[in-house]
Amino acid sequence: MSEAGGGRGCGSSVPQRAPWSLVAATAAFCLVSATSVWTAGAAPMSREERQKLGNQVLEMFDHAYGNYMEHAYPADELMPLTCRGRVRGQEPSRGDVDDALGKFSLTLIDSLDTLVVLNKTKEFEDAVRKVLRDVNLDNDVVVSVFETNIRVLGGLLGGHSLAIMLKEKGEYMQWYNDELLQMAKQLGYKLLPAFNTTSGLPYPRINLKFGIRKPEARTGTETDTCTACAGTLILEFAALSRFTGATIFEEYARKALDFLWEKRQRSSNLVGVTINIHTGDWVRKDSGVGAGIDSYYEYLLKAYVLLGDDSFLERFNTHYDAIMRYISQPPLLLDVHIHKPMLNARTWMDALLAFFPGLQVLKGDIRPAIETHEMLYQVIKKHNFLPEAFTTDFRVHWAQHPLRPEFAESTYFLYKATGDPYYLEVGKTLIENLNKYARVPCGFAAMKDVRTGSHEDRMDSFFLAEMFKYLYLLFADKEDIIFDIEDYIFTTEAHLLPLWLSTTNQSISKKNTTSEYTELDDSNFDWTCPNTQILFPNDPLYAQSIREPLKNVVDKSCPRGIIRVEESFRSGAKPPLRARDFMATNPEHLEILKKMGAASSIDAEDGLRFMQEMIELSSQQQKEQQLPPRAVQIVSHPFFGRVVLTAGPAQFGLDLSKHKETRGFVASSKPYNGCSELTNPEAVMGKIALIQRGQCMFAEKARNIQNAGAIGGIVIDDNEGSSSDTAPLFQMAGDGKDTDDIKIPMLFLFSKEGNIILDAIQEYEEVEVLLSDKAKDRAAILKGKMIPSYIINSNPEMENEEQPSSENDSQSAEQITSSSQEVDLVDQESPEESSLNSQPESLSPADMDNAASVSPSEQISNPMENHETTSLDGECTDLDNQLQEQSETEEDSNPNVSWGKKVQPIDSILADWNEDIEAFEMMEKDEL
Ligand code: DMJ
Repeated sequence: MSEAGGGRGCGSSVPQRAPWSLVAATAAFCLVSATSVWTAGAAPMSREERQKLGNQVLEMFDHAYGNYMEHAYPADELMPLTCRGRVRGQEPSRGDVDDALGKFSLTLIDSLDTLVVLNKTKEFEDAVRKVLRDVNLDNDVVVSVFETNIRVLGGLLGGHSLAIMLKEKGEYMQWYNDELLQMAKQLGYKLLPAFNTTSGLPYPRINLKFGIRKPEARTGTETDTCTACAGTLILEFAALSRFTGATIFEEYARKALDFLWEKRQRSSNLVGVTINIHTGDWVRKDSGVGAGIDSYYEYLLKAYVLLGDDSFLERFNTHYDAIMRYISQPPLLLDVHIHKPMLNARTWMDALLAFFPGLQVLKGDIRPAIETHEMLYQVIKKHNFLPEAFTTDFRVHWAQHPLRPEFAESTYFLYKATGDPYYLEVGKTLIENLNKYARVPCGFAAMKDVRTGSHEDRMDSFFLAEMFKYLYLLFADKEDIIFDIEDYIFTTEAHLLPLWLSTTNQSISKKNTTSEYTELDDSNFDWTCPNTQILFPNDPLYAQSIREPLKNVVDKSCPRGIIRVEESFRSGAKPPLRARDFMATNPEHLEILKKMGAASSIDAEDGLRFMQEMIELSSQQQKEQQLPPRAVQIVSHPFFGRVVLTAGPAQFGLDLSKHKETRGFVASSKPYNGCSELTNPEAVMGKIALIQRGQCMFAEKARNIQNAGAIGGIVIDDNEGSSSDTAPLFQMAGDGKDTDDIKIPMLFLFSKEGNIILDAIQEYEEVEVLLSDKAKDRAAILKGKMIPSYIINSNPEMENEEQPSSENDSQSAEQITSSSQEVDLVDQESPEESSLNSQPESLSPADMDNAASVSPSEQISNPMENHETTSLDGECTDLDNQLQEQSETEEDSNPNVSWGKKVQPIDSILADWNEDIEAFEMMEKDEL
């Protein structure tokens, strides 16, 4: 266990800080001291094992950073599947995600201070020289102000902070003369025109070369921005002001924060997700702690810590009280409406909220932090990663996972606060999962779909800026880090800013209190060091006892078990009508519906919830009527199962979800379009045939390759440049006739994914793939084969991407599986998942269109057909069973038709709530 902080009491002297800063700094300081008082719970982890895990993190960082530098630099990001740089404009646009890319070697800048934290001082020195030599901040590119601030400005300032620290130590960086700071200042001035609005809220985007609103700028017509986008500037801007003495940056960031505070919804004290930068009107009135708002709250508390300005703490506490009152429904954090905060605005949560337990630790509110963190951990245990969004009953809502660091961040802070070795075990699991499922020969690839285990050609810069820092620090002792981490604060991108800035260049006038601030009943934590006696009242099993009831919350959850509903049942109240139970032929239901919106506020809230659920249900079911995506996993050397491509399924042929996977070498068919009898049957016999899309129907291609003896087929899109990153997956439809004669499995790959296989054939000739419903465990894939041990063991110290050099380096997968704890994915998928995995859209039988013209299915989904599988182990409550039965008996009716007839009364009810419906519709379009 770490000795850091041991023996020091709360309130012991913290050098060079003003008294108000000391208060804040000691809060973080006391979190450290807690590590030495925790004594029970999970078994302690030996120093040796922690060092081993720390070394593993270092090796993983080298793999990610080394591949970026070798194959992508000076591009902004590495594309780890195709092993090249992502250059804006040269790759198909991914929309808003690309606004982080400014042709300024984003990953290098974002990695600077990580290098120092990981004790790679020499590499840091090299990296800084490269930034100074190569990076141009004056490109004609439109970038996100928010992303550029947190990643690039923050990265430069974090680099500068540690460069001057190293210089002062006297060994490294002796040549350094504030060059990174000068770059940061140059960038700061480039961002300032974005603040040219009457509100002081910044425009969301700016052209690095031409600024805003000029014709060449190609930006400046936007009217809305997200709350986090406008409210996550103060740390970087204030640091820039205080480092340089140029006060303008801090002034602008403060003004934006002041405006957001003024615009908070006054009765709920909540803020919405998006705001009009000119009028200050809330555009989206839903409110949570995840996407769109997250770091606004984070920066209020951290601005107080860094700047010592009481008004920031007061604002944070006011919002925090509202969050805990309305949004926190332990262990869940659910979005609500700012005007009707008792009304949930969603039935799902997004992955970004995983930072919140970490923030609660900084606040000193440990109990809910432990609860939410544990809930998130259970979701991770189910899916290996946190999906981008998941429902209140822990089903996948959006299946991607771009290697986000928020959960690791919270794990680190919880460990610092509690010293409970349980969190070390959590970190170990994160490391194992990254190596096992995301590691590819050329870096780490984002998960395209956590259910199939398929990859996306993407490794975001925050993975290097944040993930490795938090994981390394989790296992490190004080002496493993060459400076005192407690002297710094983490920005939202985990860049490090020194706390001594609080007393430097404080020319900005501080508000002492805000007029509207009302004292909250939060006295345990205001102005005091979080007290471990209060947090853990002499009970070493405290944290464990909080976690224990949540251990099975995911696996044993019943789809209908939304906590508030259950609670109202327990109290004897009549349950509100839920959308999924609604029957238009049921007079009682219609009566309830009529009452909604007319009578009491409770009825109105029920009505709103009902409509919201209807909208969500309908879109969910449209998705669920589709077949789930499939996986093509390359299993031959040098991939060894580590590259998994997202594939579209076929409505005909072998159903891979019901049968064992199909494995074979690939061969191109001739003719390549597969539209006539193959002229090379000997080449495809017993293999998986590659066929190009177009010219005839999918089913015809399948029959032709099947007749030639192929055991499966992969159709590759003929639309050059198409990719599952940018186009919606779809399922290949039959030809309108009986397709029972097609027995082989058929999958579809967009051109980019298909090219990965075609390129592999060029390079390695023999390419073996696995067609399946979900990526298979490497041990199972490589059973009985001689393979390098690092491939199986996720212990990549010896990895060099080459063939094993000798028999000694290799072991058979059989040997390994018998001695290791690896989980076999083959058996892992739950019935729940297999019944609902469903994203691809239908494609009309005529396979003549290209990907861009694929239109979504126009099937009208039937709300009553949503028979979600109940809990896996039959532990649903009576209520759930009742509802389930009710739902099943209703299946015979035709609710679609009835619903259509009864639509008028609902319309009139809707008219009363226009504002809210607009917000619901916005939510439907919501993107992280
Ligand atoms: C990071 O860039 C920052 O943490 C940001 O605040 C939101 N999340 C991403 C990583 O998920």
